[in-house]
Amino acid sequence: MPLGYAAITERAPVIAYLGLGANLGDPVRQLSEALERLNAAEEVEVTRVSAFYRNPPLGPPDQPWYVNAAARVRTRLGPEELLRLLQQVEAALGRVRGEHWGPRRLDLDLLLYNGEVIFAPNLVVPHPEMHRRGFVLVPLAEIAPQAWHPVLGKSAGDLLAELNPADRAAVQPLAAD
Ligand code: A4P
Ligand code: MG
Repeated sequence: MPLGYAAITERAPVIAYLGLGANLGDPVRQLSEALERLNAAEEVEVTRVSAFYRNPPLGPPDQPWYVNAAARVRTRLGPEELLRLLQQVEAALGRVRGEHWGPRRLDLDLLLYNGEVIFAPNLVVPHPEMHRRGFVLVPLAEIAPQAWHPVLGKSAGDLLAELNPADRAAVQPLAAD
């Protein structure tokens, strides 16, 4: 293959933002392992990770509190490929698909991808609930207040500022111990 061929055919890397959550098993460990696995994947580099935040469940209240975080990745994967990788990591770390919005060992959401708007049967980006969720916006605004929501035309920092103060206050950094 002539030198330079790969450079011409490879997709240029783009920036994407991920939301991570867990409320069963050992949430901190599952989130940490998920980040390690993503970073170990070819074509994905985890370039920024938020603090881990403890917060009450959205959905059925009779479930443990969640630990949530956000990460910035640099990747050459297309959005569908990145979603497949997220699902592989979820499966590898033992997620049992169950009740909608119910408890889970690991949930990985694609929040934002290269400023794009995607409506596919299995993938909607920006994640359709992200702007309403403190457990997404608090960590996302921590690592990327400028990250742009292309549908709402607002940054993560703007969206967080608009959030109900009680929802924002419910998302607390985990004590480092
Ligand atoms: N899918 C479509 N768009 C996306 C996207 N941008 N990122 C599809 C990831 N997946 C996306 O997801 C169902 C389908 O969504 C997937 O097959 C994928 O093709 P799922 O994770 O299997 O099901 P789910 O998680 O039960 O449903 P959903 O709607 O994804 O729930 P969410 O929005 O992920 O919410 N409370 C707290 N405090 N913290 C949490 O993290 N998470 C949830 C789950 C509920 N309550 C929570 C938290
Ligand atoms: Mg999900």
